[in-house]
Amino acid sequence: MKCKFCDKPAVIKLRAYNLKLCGEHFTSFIEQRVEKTIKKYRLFTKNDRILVGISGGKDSLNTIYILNKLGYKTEGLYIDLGIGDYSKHSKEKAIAFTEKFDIPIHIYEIKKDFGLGITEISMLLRRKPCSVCGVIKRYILNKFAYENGFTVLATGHNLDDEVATLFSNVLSWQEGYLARQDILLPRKHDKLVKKVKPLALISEKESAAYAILKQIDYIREECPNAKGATSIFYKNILNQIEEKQPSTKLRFYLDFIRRGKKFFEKALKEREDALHSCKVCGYPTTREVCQYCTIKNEVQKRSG
Ligand code: Q46
Ligand code: ZN
Ligand code: ZN
Repeated sequence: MKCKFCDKPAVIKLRAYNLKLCGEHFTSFIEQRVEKTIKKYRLFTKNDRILVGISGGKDSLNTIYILNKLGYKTEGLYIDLGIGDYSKHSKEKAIAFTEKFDIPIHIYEIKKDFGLGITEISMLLRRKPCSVCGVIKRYILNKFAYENGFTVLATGHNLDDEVATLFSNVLSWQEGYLARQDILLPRKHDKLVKKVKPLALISEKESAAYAILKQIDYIREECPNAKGATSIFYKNILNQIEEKQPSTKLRFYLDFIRRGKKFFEKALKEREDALHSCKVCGYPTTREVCQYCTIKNEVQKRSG
């Protein structure tokens, strides 16, 4: 099996594009695809200061690595969620990566705000860990970006993440979520930083291969709270479909962005109109008090 562009042996076969590529041509294919996504969807420019949320996983490390390589101004934010060994190991990977590639990193420990980690907070509030975690991560990423003068917040969501979310939202016709699913979420409130997903068109498999070829050492261990997650179940189903019909995932996602999303404009407008400042912290919310402040208040009450 030879590379499509040179005489070297191919190391990967991309069925979605009907391409076989050597290591060098594969990594430049991924970088060009990310650059194209940035330009086509106008995610940001070289003048922006970009904060990348890094978890120690392959996708977020690849995101900051590629953006940096393409010449964008980036810094990483690692949020220590206080989830036992998983947090300890993922933090070590994130720090080792930024030292190896000389990329600035900030560390934020949620224990400083709550006195507890995600697992303990979720037990105390009797809520699912991922729902508490999602609220806290989103809030801290946005707040840190806003307070430190970043103009863009980038996350490492890949195509498989995006398609699994889209699939799940379609199955239950979550109009509000469908309206907001995109590669770019614009700034709709003074204290809301623009959010982007530069790896949204790169599959999980492509992302893993890129990290290995670039010797990016990432955490392989899953968060213990991810066990049994519906998103994993949906990803498996979508992979089975992709196996039989290559490029289905990419088509499903891009067709939604190009043609499907417009049907949810009303839901988008309703949400934007409902967005105002939280009574406690001033950050955007559709409630009187935002979910983050509600969690914080409950934790303080219950932990006494
Ligand atoms: S870190 Fe947090 Fe994930 Fe762990 S608790 Fe759930 S949401 S699974 S990406
Ligand atoms: Zn080649
Ligand atoms: Zn608040």
